[in-house]
Amino acid sequence: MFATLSDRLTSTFRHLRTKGRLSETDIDATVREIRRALLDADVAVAVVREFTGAVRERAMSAEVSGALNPAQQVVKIVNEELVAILGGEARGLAMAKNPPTVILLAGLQGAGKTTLAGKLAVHLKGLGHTPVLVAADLQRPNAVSQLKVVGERAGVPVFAPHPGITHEAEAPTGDPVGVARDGLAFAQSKLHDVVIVDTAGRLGVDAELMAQAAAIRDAVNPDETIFVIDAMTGQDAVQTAQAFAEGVGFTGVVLSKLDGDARGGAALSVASVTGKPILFASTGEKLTDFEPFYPYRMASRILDMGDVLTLIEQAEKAFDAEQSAKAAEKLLSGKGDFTLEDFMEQMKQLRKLGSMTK
Ligand SMILES: Nc1nc2c(ncn2[C@@H]2O[C@H](COP(=O)(O)OP(=O)(O)O)[C@@H](O)[C@H]2O)c(=O)[nH]1
Ligand SMILES: [Mg+2]
Repeated sequence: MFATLSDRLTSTFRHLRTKGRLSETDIDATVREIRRALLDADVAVAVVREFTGAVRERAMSAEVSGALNPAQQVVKIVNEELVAILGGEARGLAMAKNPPTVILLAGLQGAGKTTLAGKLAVHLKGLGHTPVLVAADLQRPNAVSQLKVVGERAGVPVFAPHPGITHEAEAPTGDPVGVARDGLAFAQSKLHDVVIVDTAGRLGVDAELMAQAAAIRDAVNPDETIFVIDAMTGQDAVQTAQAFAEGVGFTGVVLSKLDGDARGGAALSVASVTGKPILFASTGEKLTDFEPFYPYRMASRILDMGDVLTLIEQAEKAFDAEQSAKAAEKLLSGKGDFTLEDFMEQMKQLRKLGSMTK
């Protein structure tokens, strides 16, 4: 995933000069290339606009740094803006103060909800929790038995009072809202501290699906409603996310199928468009193909310039240290030319050190 985007961005940076200053023409040309690369990767237009606007403005006002050359400065800015559209800070699952924590999974059919239920269960078990899965998808053929298999693999119980359907032609029976509610009661009585509710999806957004998901939400009052989106979805991802945001409301996003080789940019837009953080990434069919989502790590994976970013960090640190040493020398020499400006500079360096040790 993101291989093409990575290549495009990297080649954009390769053209940047490493000496002197960047002219407005340089910056505009670079921003144009970045815009094209993002659009070609399916990043949503609004997100691209915001992103390139921010990069241009920052590159122009060139937070001129003595530590970095112009190319490095642009890489640093692009990296930081990428982290920002990916949601900024990483965040883990919100756990209820009074267990059980209820996690509701929502998303289109095939998005990876049922698989995610198992992945979350393995993840939470590893953290010492005692999750139970609740089979509230009574719509998709074999959804209940699929969840049972997943639960067995994950080594967690599955609450499945209704068998669901086994064939497309069968009309769904049973009440998914009731199953979800009973699942919560089951967890409470058996002292499971996390309840993961698997729900039905549809091939496309439809009102009935939204109403059902919303009714389940109201019945179990989730601590997290997770919108699962297939990263291969393409441009539709953003619209689907918006429909779920309005129809059900969600607190976090999981990107699934990040192991695929699609362009994936639309999925990258979801955090930015909905303002909800990406909590996890799913990277395969196995229950262990799953990882917490760190915007910073994903950004550097996309930029594929880990070495350059490390270099930038080191150059900045070295430069800071040099500046501090110079100021200290001035102060210690006692010649009285330690100015207010030097003092301010010292305070700035100190503050940076503080934020580094946080
Ligand atoms: N390659 C890949 N396949 C996945 C991933 N997550 C789920 N799948 C597969 O996608 C298909 C649909 O997943 P499922 O969990 O049933 O989706 P649901 O309809 O939302 O419950 C299944 O064949 C899964 O094995 C993933 O991260 N990577
Ligand atoms: Mg399912």
